[in-house]
Amino acid sequence: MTKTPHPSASPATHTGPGGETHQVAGGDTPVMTTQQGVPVADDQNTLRAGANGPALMEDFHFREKIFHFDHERIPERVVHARGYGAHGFFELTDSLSDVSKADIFQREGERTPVFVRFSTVAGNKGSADVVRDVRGFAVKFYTKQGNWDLVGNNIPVFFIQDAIKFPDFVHAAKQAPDRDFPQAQTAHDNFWDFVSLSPEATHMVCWAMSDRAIPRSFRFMEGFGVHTFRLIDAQGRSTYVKFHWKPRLGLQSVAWNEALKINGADPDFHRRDLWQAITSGNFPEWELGVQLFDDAFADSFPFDILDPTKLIPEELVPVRRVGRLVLDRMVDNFFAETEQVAFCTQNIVPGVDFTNDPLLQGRNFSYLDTQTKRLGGPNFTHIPINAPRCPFHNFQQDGHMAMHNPKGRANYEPNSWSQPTGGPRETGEDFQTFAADVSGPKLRQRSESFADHYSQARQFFISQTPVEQTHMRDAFIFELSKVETPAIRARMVSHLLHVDKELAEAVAKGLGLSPLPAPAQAARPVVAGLEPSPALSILENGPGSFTGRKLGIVITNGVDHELLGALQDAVAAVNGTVELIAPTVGGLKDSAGNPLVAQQRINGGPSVLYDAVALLPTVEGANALRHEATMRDFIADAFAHAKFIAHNDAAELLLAAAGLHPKMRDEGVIALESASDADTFIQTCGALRLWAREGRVHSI
Ligand code: HDD
Repeated sequence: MTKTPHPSASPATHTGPGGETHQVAGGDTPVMTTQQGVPVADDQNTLRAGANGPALMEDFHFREKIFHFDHERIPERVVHARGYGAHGFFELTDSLSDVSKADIFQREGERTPVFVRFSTVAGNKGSADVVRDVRGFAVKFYTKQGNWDLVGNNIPVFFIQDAIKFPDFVHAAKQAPDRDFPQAQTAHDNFWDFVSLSPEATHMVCWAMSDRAIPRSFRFMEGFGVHTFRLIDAQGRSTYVKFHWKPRLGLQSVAWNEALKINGADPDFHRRDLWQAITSGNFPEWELGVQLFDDAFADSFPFDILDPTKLIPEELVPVRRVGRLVLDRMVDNFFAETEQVAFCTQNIVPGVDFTNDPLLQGRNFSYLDTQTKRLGGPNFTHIPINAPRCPFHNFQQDGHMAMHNPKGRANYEPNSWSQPTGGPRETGEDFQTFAADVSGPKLRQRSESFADHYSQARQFFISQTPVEQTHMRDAFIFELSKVETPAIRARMVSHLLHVDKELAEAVAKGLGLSPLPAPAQAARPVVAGLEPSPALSILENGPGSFTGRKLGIVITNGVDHELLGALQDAVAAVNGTVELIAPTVGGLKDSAGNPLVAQQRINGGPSVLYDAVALLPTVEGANALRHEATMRDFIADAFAHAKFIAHNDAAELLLAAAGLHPKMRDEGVIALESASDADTFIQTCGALRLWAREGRVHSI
């Protein structure tokens, strides 16, 4: 990794007439130039007619600088505007040559470079990270046979079945056009109006109201290709496939009240997390999984495999793990890479093909179109982040900002020029569209096989642990309580009656909705008896360890050297991280006189930023902090969010000040008698939360 020089290591400086100091070129410091390469002598003052006179038009440096600044912004993505990307590689661990001729799937151990962009969907570019929303999980594989974009989400189903509804859905989810709020959230009338009028959304709405929509980190969430795709083998045979990304560090989400507070304390929570992990060498990793199936399975499955509002439970078609995705390098420049990266679902490679999923078919139009608008023309593929890493040649030419133009005379084919003038020629093989039979009248019609909107929503709900079901119930109540129109609330409850009667009744109760509405008209009877799928629960798929998680330790000057060291070692042993929180970030020493630096001041490092917390004040420190409101919030929130809390004797004062008297405490509040208790505490933290506490601290 390149090291950023310390700001104080500055070369020669120049002091201006106003006393301002600035560096001048020389030694390692390059000469500043205009875009034309002309050296700039003075970047502090415009050219003027006299010291107090007007600015002169002929100041080409001023005009170029301001002109460029005025044009810095490009349109943000219409959805998924807020995103964060990183480079890495995909390594094949189990060859798929039996089912696909894709070059990337042939040779075990071979690595393919990738760029991944995670995103929220509804919020604008400057919105917060931990909003309740779907997360985008878009992967660009730079394969030897061209770029393959797998543009997925962290939820395996979608809100709508036909791409023609996408603009309506997105309009309803984003800010209302008259008031331009609410920002980055679905807790408003338009969203719930649309989804409650679109029963096909019910399954995905259940996912969106689950903790899947408030992930703790990009590193701890799954990804899904959503649609059924095809893999094509060397003989041209097709196998259906669903793509999965499984995080090595297990699944984890935050609590809703915690999410609300994280967004205030650190709106960049997810991007900071990814940045810190990658720059500290803790490279996040996912396994690529594939569910493979054939027509016989598709025919026997009670739902249509082309319906993007349905998933195939892993218990029915196991996920075969075939490779790993490792993110090991941050971008050099956010705009050049993360903002300009252009994912297109149409980007597939030989050995991968589309199906007739009507959402996928529509997406194949939308992405190319949007990139052209967003990046200003058809040559966005010339931008380095979008260009293939394999050789590419064709006769496409010209257009705004063209960087690669054919050399020589021929810019068409067939031509009779010999090489090198004649240019590239087709192969006659490689990418072959799967020759699926297609027939039927032209019509605008939703397939009857797409009509069951509730069975899998129900299956999702019954696959959740009781804690997760409670979170879903609370999320529905929270969101629908923000809906101002009672009829919309009632309409939504009428759908939930098909998902789970108790859920619907609990939501109605939480809304003060009485009497219960009649169940919505269902186009198809709910398929009873679908088995729960434990793979759909987050808590059933947690890590069981504190690896990759963060402990926040409150310290004051003179903190016990041994205890602090033992905690830091215990966290380091499982590859976690520690942040110190103190009344001041500087000027600290431990009991042995070693200087310490805290990462957060107590009012800037609330406990919502940590997976678990420890309180190690000295007696004097605790006395000073017990009247500090943010200290009390730190403890009260950690307790309310079901976190594990370790403390020394002196912290008794703080616990009491936060209202945590001994008889209110539980097995998640752990006294550290000596340094040897540190390991046990960190092992306990592997459970991540003491969810059993939740019911005791939330009564509504
Ligand atoms: Fe989309 C962006 C994922 C349906 C139209 N989509 C976008 C991104 C992701 C997804 C991850 C961000 C890519 C990036 O980081 O740059 N979209 C999905 C998934 C869908 C889906 C998993 C359903 C299975 N999308 C969908 C439909 C349409 C679009 C049905 C239009 C008919 N999506 C777009 C878009 C975006 C986009 C307007 C906005 C910015 C962009 O493409 O690059 O074209």
